[in-house]
Amino acid sequence: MPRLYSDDRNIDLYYALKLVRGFEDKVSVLHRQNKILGGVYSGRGQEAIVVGTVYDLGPEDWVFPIHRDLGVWLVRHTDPNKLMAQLMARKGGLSKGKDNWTHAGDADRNVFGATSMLGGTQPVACGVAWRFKLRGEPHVTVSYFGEGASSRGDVHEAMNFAGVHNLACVFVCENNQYAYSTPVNMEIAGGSVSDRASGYGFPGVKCNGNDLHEMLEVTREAVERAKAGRGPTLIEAVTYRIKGHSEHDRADYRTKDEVALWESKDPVVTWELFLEKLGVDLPKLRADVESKVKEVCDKAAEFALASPYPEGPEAMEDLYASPIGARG
Ligand SMILES: Cc1ncc(C[n+]2csc(CCOP(=O)(O)OP(=O)(O)O)c2C)c(N)n1
Repeated sequence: MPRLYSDDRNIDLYYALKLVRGFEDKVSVLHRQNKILGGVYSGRGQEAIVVGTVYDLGPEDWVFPIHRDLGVWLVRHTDPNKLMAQLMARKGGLSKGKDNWTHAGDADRNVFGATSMLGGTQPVACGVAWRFKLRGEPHVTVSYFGEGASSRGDVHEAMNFAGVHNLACVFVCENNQYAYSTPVNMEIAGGSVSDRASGYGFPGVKCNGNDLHEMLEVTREAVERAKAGRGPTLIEAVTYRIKGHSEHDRADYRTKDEVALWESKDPVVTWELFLEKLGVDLPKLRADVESKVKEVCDKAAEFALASPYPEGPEAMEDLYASPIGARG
């Protein structure tokens, strides 16, 4: 995929992290102003996972983000204006303002829209990988789910199917310690999602989801393995959901110490330290990147606010594909 900001890979990765954070922060503010329709589920603290798993994918690969993965769309180069218009249910949005932003998808960028049923996209990711296999195409699917959703039947079924058929699937579990207010020790017997992979006959890798280097590396290995026809990988990226489940959740069920501990492991700050050690003039770079991110986010909000809501009868448009043979 083309670079987002700079030809220097490390700096471009920094921009990607900051873009994801900046866009999500903008969405939080707009939500408080009542301008966003539908739920907002901040991925603050999880940026290294979305950047690390998407950044090096090829244009033919498919990604299957879920509610906390707005960043997947941005790193996949979905137009921020259209994405923001989608969040505001405007005509200029990806599905012309007809549904929740998570459901839209972006067919031009191979981003598959999710349904509200957690775990619902893992079988679909298998279906797409099955198509790759039938056609002998060297592409991969990357699908996301939380550790809460990891116990859904469809997630187990999908991983078993992918294991049986040796499909080019990378399953990414974002283990952010909570499913709504339920802590991880009340969610998963045995304490580990990645350990389950052995039951499906493929590797499970537990890694530091706050470390961009590590996320890039485990993804590279998983994607290479899948594209070489050696089958799926389950990545359990251990991280923390810095904000509440959604904007209305103050998450008072967590201790201040716990939140502070994880804030001290901020993936964006960690990457800044790395750049500084490389000799980058960080204050200057940070100022440049923040000003570019602000420009992108402000423009996206302006575009979205200027876009009208769809008219009632438009709800009936675009519901069915044209019959095969009738397409232009
Ligand atoms: C099958 C299903 N059950 C319950 C819900 C309601 N729900 C939406 S998000 C959520 C929490 C999910 O937690 P997790 O999978 O760990 O992801 P996280 O929100 O922590 O990123 C729940 C219970 C749903 N959408 N689908």
